[in-house]
Amino acid sequence: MNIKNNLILALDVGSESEAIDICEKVKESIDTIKIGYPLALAEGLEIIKKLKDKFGFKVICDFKVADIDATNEKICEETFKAGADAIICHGFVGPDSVQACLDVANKYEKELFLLTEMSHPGAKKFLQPAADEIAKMGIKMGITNYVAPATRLDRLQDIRNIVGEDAYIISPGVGKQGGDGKKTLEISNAIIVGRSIYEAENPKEACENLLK
Ligand code: BMP
Repeated sequence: MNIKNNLILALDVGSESEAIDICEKVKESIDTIKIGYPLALAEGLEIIKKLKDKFGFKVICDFKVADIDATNEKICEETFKAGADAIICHGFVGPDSVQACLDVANKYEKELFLLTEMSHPGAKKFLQPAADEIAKMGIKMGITNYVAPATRLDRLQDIRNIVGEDAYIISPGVGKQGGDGKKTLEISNAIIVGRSIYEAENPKEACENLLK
């Protein structure tokens, strides 16, 4: 995926009007947004096409798909039919569940991101011990896109070492969660930033500061 300025906006706002307002303010710096449950549940999947049509953005749907294979397939179908360019799925559910997502992404010629270790402190308890194996599974399955944390650069580097230099890693956790954008981008291909942009008094300036 080619992401302008290696910066993805996590658009976790609660309404279409807020989403449009933020997008208007940051559209010079950003061409890729991540939409998750907050906005999709508030406005429905139609919000994907609305924002794509209005701003020409690429949309990564962060639905952290984590069900049995048959249900994952249906979730991915609906998401790509709604216009998503990529979807994020969890890896801890195992290869059959992930393969179902990959098959649908391939069918639509869209992208799948495999979530390895999450960025929040609680991820240390269950996900961290499994994250290296999740990344190894991804490589074995031919997955090229990964999500790994900006909040623990040592772990981000471990995951980079497993998936290799050719893999594409996007990293949440910059700003509000404590991660440093520049240091993260020494390892990752792109950073995902939400609150530090959409809660900023001046979101445009917040983007520019992240890019300095
Ligand atoms: P913020 O910059 O406001 O902390 O937002 C980070 C975004 O990335 C949120 O949408 C969150 O759900 C997501 N995210 C995360 O923070 N850590 C992960 O490990 C995986 C995520 O998708």
